[in-house]
Formats: sequence, C-alpha cells, structure tokens
Amino acid sequence: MALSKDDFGKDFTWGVSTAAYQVEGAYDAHSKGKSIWDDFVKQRNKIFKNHHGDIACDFYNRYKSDLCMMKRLNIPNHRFSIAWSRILPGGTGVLNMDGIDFYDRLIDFTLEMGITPWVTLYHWDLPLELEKRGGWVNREVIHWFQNYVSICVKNFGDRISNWMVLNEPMVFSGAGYFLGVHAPGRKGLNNFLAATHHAAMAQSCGARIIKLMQTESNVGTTFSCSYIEPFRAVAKDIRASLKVDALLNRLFIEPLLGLGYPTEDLKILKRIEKFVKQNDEADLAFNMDFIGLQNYTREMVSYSAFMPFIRAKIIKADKRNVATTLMNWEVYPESVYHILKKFSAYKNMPPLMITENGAAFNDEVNEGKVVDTKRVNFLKGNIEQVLRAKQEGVNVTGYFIWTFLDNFEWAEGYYPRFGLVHVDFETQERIVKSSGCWYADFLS
Ligand code: IFM
Repeated sequence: MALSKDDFGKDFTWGVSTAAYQVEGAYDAHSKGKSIWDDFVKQRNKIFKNHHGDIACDFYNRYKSDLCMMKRLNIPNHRFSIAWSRILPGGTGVLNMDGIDFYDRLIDFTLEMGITPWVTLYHWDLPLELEKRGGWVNREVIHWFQNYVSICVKNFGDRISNWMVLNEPMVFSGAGYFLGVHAPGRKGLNNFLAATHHAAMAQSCGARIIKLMQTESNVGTTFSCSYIEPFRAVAKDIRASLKVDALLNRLFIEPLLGLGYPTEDLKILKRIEKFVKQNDEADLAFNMDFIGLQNYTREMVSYSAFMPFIRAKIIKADKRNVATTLMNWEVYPESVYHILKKFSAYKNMPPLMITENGAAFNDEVNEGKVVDTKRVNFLKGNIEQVLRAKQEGVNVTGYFIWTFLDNFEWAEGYYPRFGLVHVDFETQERIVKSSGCWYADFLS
C-alpha cells in the first residue's frame, strides 16, 4: 500500500527545516554583527573550496518568493533559526532594530502564507564578539543566551509559540570546540567539556525563560542522534559502541531528564565536573514540551587503541560496502526507527518529533529539471520507519525534512545538496526537484 500522510493522523506536524547562516546571506547587511561562522569561513582552507555563507541562498532578500514556493508545495510548517548577531550585533547590549524588523517581516509573511513558523534560537552562529570573550567556554554565555532568548520572546512571542532552544549541541561543542573543524575552530578536551556543560545549561535555562514569559508556548530542543552498532560482535567493539552512544546520543538528553551526564559509560566525561557548580544539576533538568531528534544515518563502531580519550572509532560508510549519500553517510532508514524507540524508552520522555531528516545526493539539472529519485526513495523509506515506530506506540508527533533549499553545508560548503529545491548559487534560480513535487503530493 502506498505511503499516506493520513496514516499519521490529522494532528501530525509535517514541515521543512532550515537555518539562518545556511540560507540567509546578507552577512553584514543593516548593521548585522559578525558571527563565528562569518569569521571562520574567511580563514583559508577551513571550508570546501573556501566557500562561505556571505550570500548563501539570499533568503534575506528572497524570503517572500521562497515562502510562496513553500506554500505551493503544500508545506504547512517552516522551521528556521534566528541569527543572534542580526538582532544583537555584539551578542549583548544594543538591539539592532533592522534585525528585529527582518524577523518581524519573515514571521508575518510566513503566517500570511498560512505556514506555521517554528523558531530555533541557536543554530551555531554565536556572535563573534561573544567568542572573543570565551564563547561557549565562558560560563557567562548562559546569561548572554538567556538575555538573547528573552529578547526573542518579547519581540516575537506574540506570533511565535513553537520554539526550539538549541540545534544539535553535540555537534557545535564537538566539531567547534573539540575537533576544531567547525566555527570557532577551537580544540581540546577542556574546551569541549566546558562548552558542553554551558550548552546543556543554556538549553534548560533558555527553555525555562520562554515558559516563564509565555506559559502557553510549545518549547523543545533538538539533538543530533545516530543509531549506533558495534562493527563486530566482539566485546571490545560492543564496549566501544556504548561509549560512542553515550557521547553522541546521551550527553545532552540525560541531564535534561534529570539523569546527569552518562559518565558511567564514558568515564572521561567525569572531568566535566570541574565546570559544574552548586545547583547546576537541578538547573540542568527541564520538562520540555517536545524533543526534536535529527537523524540521518547509523554509525558502526570498533575499538581503536589510537583514539585518545574514547578508544573507539567510527567505521566510515565507504569502508563498509553500503549505499551512501554524498556526506559518506550510510543510507539506512531503519536508523530513524531505532532512534525513536531508544529515546521513547526513557521514563518521562515528552513527545518526540523528527526535526531533521534528509540526504545529499549528486543532483543534476537536465533540461531545467532535477530528477532526484534517490532522495525520493530515501524520504519514503525514512517516513515509513517513522510510521513503524508510531504504530508500535512511540509518541512521535512530527517530521521535518532537512531541507527546503540547497544551502551552505558548513565545512562541506555548497557541495552536498540536501534541498527539495535546487538552487543555482550563481544566478539564485530555484528549481523544484522531483522530491519537492513528491512531498507536495504527499502533503496534498
Ligand atoms: O546542515 C545540517 C544542519 O545544519 C544540522 N543538522 C544536519 C544538517 C545536515 O548535515
């Protein structure tokens, strides 16, 4: 039987996700302050072919025609992020009214199109001025973030009720503060652990502020997560996979649920204690209205004596003879099912939403068309697995595709295209791909 959205019930939330730095461009327009990404992309050889997001999809100027297209594709929910440095150029202090005005117009037009806006408050673009003061490593960031959140709620809370506090904290603390491959390019265990603890505090403290200011709001936060399996069924790999699972899947959800950090399965995390102050443990916990899960693939893990701290390594998909996406991520739709089952097994877990899921493939424009059959199959396969989990009793209430427009994919630049809509980055011409047409039909 064909997959139908009716199988999910009429209250299920369907949408697309985007993020400010990846689509907006206009990086210095109308007094916007610089973010860590504006700075990082200007350093040589950090990003594929030295690409940058200065213009990106020019969504800042083209949001009206893009939202008209979203409406034509029957997409009822749009998740986007606010660029902190657009409304607070210095991160704290003086408000940039032009920035507030942009998000006012964006929100108003989204609503005018009959599309429900879902706002992510932090999708990795910390104001550069705050990074100069230590960024996520400085505990003060919790207060800077709370101040920024309260400004967003005060200015947009009359029209926004759906909030996502952080996007994938594990990725911005891991890639940005441990590996140094994302902005701000810092490395080392201490930076990582400090950033992790402060992000975990920001996620609960930010949510608490929203609820205090807007009791009727729908507040959640999002996590990157991958189904993890041992590469071989041997004790060493099984132990290694548990460690990687603690790091990639449990690090931020467990303190939020009041369970503390998963130090038993990943002993090195005990060193986070030096950043934890009195009362933090209680402050880390918060009852979210929903939890957003962002899943793309599964990871296979083996023991590795050479990997510092964790003694485990991920075996890349191209070494495993499996179907892959352009990100070298395995195509494995069952992952989203296992992730939903895993998170729903926690006691007191709020409703779950898949807030990102999608794939980058080698899309080609032929005679003005992009026939991206692989993406259509990927999406169908993943949505079927969401349904499977739902039918087994998992309380999953929504699904957002990453992403609407092809956009700036961080360190990979514009090379991997994830969009339902093809973007020619020279001319800014948009072409709805077969996947966009398929989603429109599915949602009709
Ligand atoms: O593009 C990213 C997004 O910003 C966060 N989640 C994963 C996506 C694909 O890599």
